[in-house]
Order: sequence, then C-alpha cells, then structure tokens
Amino acid sequence: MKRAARLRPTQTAKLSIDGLALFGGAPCFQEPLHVGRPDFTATRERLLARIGEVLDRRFVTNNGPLVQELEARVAELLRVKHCVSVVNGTIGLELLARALELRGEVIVPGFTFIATAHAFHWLGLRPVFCDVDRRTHSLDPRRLEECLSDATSAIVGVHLWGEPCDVPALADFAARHHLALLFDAAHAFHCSRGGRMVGGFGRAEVFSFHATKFFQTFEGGAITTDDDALAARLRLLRNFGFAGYDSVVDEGTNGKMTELSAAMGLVALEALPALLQTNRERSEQYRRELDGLPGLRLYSHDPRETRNHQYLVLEVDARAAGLGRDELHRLLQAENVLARRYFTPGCHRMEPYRSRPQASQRALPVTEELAEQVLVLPTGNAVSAADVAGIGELLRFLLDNAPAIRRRLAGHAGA
Ligand code: T4K
Repeated sequence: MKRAARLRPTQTAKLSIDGLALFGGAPCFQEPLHVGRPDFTATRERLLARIGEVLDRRFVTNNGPLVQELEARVAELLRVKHCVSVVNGTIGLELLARALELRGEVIVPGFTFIATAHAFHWLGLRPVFCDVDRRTHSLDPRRLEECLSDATSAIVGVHLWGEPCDVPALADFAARHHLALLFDAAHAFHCSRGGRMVGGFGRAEVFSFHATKFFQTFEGGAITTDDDALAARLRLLRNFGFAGYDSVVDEGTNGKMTELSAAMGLVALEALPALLQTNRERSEQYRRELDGLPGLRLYSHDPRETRNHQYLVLEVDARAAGLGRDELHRLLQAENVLARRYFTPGCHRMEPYRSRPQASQRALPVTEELAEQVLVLPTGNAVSAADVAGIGELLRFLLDNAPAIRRRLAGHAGA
C-alpha cells in the first residue's frame, strides 16, 4: 500500500504551532515513515517464485544451492575471494573473533550500534572504546594509542553510514602493534575506498543483511575475506565444526543462513541498482530541502566513491537551530516521521559497559557530542519523493518557529 504525504510544499501555510501533533493536531503523515523500511512492491513476484523453488526442492538450509549462489554473487560484486554467509551480522562478528582466536581486549569505536561491542563482550573479550573522528564518525586513528594495552589483540573499525574508515592509518597502527585489523561493514555494502569495494580490507569484514539495510536478506550477514585459510575456518565454525557427516574437526556454533534468506538476497541483488537510484535521489532531495536551514548539517560522503546512501544523517546544533536534537526528535515522531537517534547514548554509556569502574573509562568527547546531535531521517524505497518534500517542509516550519515551539514545549506536559 502506498502512502501519500499529507503535506505538500504548497500547503506549508496550513502548518501551525497549534496544529502540530505533539500539541494535539493530526500527524502530518498518515502512516509512519521509517529508517530503512524495506518495500517489496517491485520484488514480490520474483521473491515468491524463488521461495516456491526452495519449497519444491525441499532443501531449506545447511549450505543449500541458493546460499552458495548468493555467496558467489556477493564475492564477485565486492571483488573479494570469499564470502561466508551467516545468520546475521552479530554472529558474523562473533565467528570472526573466534576464527582469529582473539584474546583480551579489542578496540572498538564508542559511536556505533551496540552489536559491535556486544559481539566481543559476549565471547568474554573486553571491548575498549575509542573516540571517533568528528567529520567521518568512525575510529579516530589519533586516539588509538591511548586505548592500547598489553592485552589488546585487535582493532575493529566500523564503516559507519557506509563511509569507509581511514583504512591505511588503522592498518599502519595494527601492523606496528601486531594487532588483527577487522571491520564491521554492516552499513557499507556496495561502498568503496580508493575505488576498491569494502569487503577485502583488513583480515576480514563483516556485513549485516538485516531487513533495514541497503542489501538485505530479512536477517543475515556475511564475512568476506581474501584469506583462504580464514574462510575455510569460518565455514567450519558456522556449522558446528563439521567437516563432513559425523566428522567434527573444530569448535563451532550454528551461524548458517537459510535458503529463504538467500532467496531474498538473490532477488534483492537484482533490485539493487533501482534501490541505489532511489537512495541517491532521496539523498539529493533531502540536501536541497534542508539547504540553508540553520543548525542542521547533513553528513557528507566522499563524492568520488561509491556509496549506498542508506542512511540520511543529520547533525543538529541546538544553539543555531533553536531546537535541540531531542526536541526535534519528539516533534517528528509525533508527526509519524520516525527519525532515529542512532547511536544514542554512546556504547560506553550502555550496559554492561557503563557500570565498569570509573577508572577504566576514558573520555570520548566526540562520541558524546555526536550522540547528542545525530538524527537519522527516514530513507529507503518505502519513502517517496513527496514524503521527503513533506519532511523538508515540516523541518523548515519547525526551525522557522523554533522560539515559539520551544516555549510551548517547555509548558507541554511531559516535556
Ligand atoms: N554493526 C553495526 C554498525 C550495525 O548497525 C548493526 C546492525 C550490526 C553491527 C549488527 O548486525 P545484525 O546482527 O543486526 O545483522 C536496527 C537493525 O535491527 C540493526 O540490524 C541495525 N544495525 C541497526 C542500526 O538498526 P533497531 O533496533 O533500530 O531496529 P528497528 O526494529 O527499530 O528497525 C528500524 C526501523 O525499521 C524501525 O523504524 C522499524 C522499521 N522496520 C524494521 C523491520 C525489522 C520495518 O519497517 N520493517 C522491518 O521488517 O536496529
């Protein structure tokens, strides 16, 4: 079902402070607009046909033909030797940590989705949070040294928002200190650095194919690497350590992707160019709609590189905007614009990490600032051009009337 934005640019005059949904008016959008909601309108028939094949074949998991086909196609697309599909990105990180036999401490950014840290903590490793670069939002190589200890075994860079990390600087640091370098590439499918696709950097990279990602298999993920031995070990570990019937040659867990997820993935791969086109158009439109709005800065990607534009990331400077990020978030949510405060608070402020002894915590000023400022706006192929126009108009109205809205918010119950 297609929604239409209730607001059109020409109807801005109808917006009023009293009419804002937070103050009792009807929401601007009849249906919620999500960050990365998948839309199956264009792919439904092909997906159902693929699922039909799986049911007919009666082979639904355990490295089936569709999983193998998907792995081959992803490896080809990312120009990497091996793609080991997994049940989700979090398990992918865990499998990689096991396969690399990481020990002790692992340096991770403070500003990321909690799964980056949890995956290692879950295995009994200790995530050590490093601050991030103000512009790119990813690991700041200048802050690595202070995170280092005798127990450090690895650095985990996160290509946040699909913008690859400063790979050469991280690789140089890792080599000098004999650390494994791996990447959480959950956001970076079909993104490049120096013309080379994310997938082949470090020892290995881990993708998430969650339903809200640019490339999705409902739930799923993959570990990609050029290292033959590592790929072979990962394949063992994701299947209980089985080398063949009745032959267990390693430890292992169950990290296998199902044929239904692979069916989704194969169909999603065919639809990728169309989604990329939509994402690009929406992202350019957002940029035009928000142009000149005080206090709102849109995250910029390197224009020379391939990007998937799956996340539309806004930084809100409360002083210049007249409204804080959290105020805007409340106002937008009420209007059915389900913008997200990714990633608030920073990982170090979430359990179990925030309860660590104070002495073992380091200041992460950039992570703190971003966690207060970042707002991710609805994107994906379920968000129409009319929706983006409506969101732009709404944001413009909110900022144009910021002082009055702020006064109203102060007096509003629950504010
Ligand atoms: N590393 C990084 C840097 C990551 O961002 C992630 C995951 C991982 C590692 C771990 O990968 P996985 O183990 O997940 O493969 C979502 C996703 O669940 C998560 O995959 C993602 N990152 C994270 C950034 O976002 P939530 O808790 O915010 O999801 P949720 O349920 O609120 O969904 C987001 C929006 O999408 C909502 O507005 C609802 C809508 N939605 C969601 C689903 C699942 C739909 O419209 N349809 C749907 O089917 O974490």
